[in-house]
Amino acid sequence: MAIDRRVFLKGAVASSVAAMLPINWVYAANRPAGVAPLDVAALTWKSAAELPSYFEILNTNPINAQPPVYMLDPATTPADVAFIRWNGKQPEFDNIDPKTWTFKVDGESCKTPKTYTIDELKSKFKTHKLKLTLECGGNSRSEFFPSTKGNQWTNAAVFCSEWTGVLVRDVLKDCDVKDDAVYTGHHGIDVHLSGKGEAISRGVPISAALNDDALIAWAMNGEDIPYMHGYPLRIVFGGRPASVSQKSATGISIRNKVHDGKKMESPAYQVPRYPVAPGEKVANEDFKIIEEMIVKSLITHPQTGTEVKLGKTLNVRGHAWAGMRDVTELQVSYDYGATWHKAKLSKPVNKTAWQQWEIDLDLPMAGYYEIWARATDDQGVTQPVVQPQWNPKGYLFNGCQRIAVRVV
Ligand SMILES: Nc1nc2c(c(=O)[nH]1)N[C@H]1C(S)=C(S)[C@@H](COP(=O)(O)O)O[C@H]1N2
Ligand SMILES: [Mo]
Repeated sequence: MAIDRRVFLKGAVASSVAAMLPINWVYAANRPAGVAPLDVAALTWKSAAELPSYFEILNTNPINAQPPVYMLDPATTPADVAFIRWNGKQPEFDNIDPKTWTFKVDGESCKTPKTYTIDELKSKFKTHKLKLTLECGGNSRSEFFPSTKGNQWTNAAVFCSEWTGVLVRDVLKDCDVKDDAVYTGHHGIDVHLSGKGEAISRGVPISAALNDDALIAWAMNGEDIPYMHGYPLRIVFGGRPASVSQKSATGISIRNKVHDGKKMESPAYQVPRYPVAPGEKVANEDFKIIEEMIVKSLITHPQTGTEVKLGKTLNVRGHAWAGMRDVTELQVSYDYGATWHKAKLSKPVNKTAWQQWEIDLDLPMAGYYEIWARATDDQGVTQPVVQPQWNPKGYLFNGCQRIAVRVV
């Protein structure tokens, strides 16, 4: 029996690459944005089953999946490693036609409601490219003690890709924002798991929407937005809980009150107004909306478990971000916080883009080390090394990430 050699080779290469990926993705940082590894060329995944093996799937219905942290090493996150989160049923991607897709601006505080096609958005408004950090409000939830309900994200429910689109501000202004506007309400096509109503419809204070740092985007890293990340059009706000960055977006309502869409109700995406003890029960009326994310950092290189030869310098690096603020300092410790060493830190390429840091460490003797990283923002706020304020829904965990290495 003849074996079809081409098919055989293709399969062998694909599966060996897939098997390799979770262990050590050599030179991942050099890979240009938008260029996928051989076995994951398709950015058309529609189900958990289609995701590459390096994703950790936290939930299949709805899909919630995260990559290993070291795959977030590139300064611009490739689309095929960004975490994936849906709150309800995913859209029926096969029925999406970008030619007929429309985006509607309306609401009590909109004087001139309008509907745009994607082509109209492209031709009517100036195009902008921005790198925006999207972090799930529940990123790092698994680190809270006592644990809280919800997806047990480790540290990888965050990414920073480059988005191409028009400013939310320009589009809202074209529809005449009334003076009594308070908030935006964002809309998409995906429905609640029950099949009834929107899966999620959140928003931001009107002042945030009128800044020049949020987009209605049709491209991610210069390519069509993958289905999982909001094809064909996405509202993208960096620095805020990623839940306001509506995927497969169909419109924005300009509201004359705080938006009351799905998942705006307490305690979703909210934290207590006052400090509570770990595990304490909090009444729904005692919560407030999380408007901005907070200072945090990732160690993307090396991986935990790395062995380094005594006398060899170890390059440690990652990213840092601080919601709507800039990060002004990044420090690293390899002696459990007794001493801290200042890392080299890049400036953000634009507001809310994460910043790159790196440091060369000469670990003094053979043995086991933990490496900690902590960022400080432009208001002097630093990441805690222990757990930050516990809260019932497990949001805003920003304790230091730790890795372990061995000098041999
Ligand atoms: N239409 C739609 N947009 C959505 C969601 C959703 O369920 N439906 N989830 C939000 C939440 S909670 C997060 S954390 C981000 C996740 O974006 P990503 O899947 O591109 O990482 O999308 C946000 N936008
Ligand atoms: Mo989220």
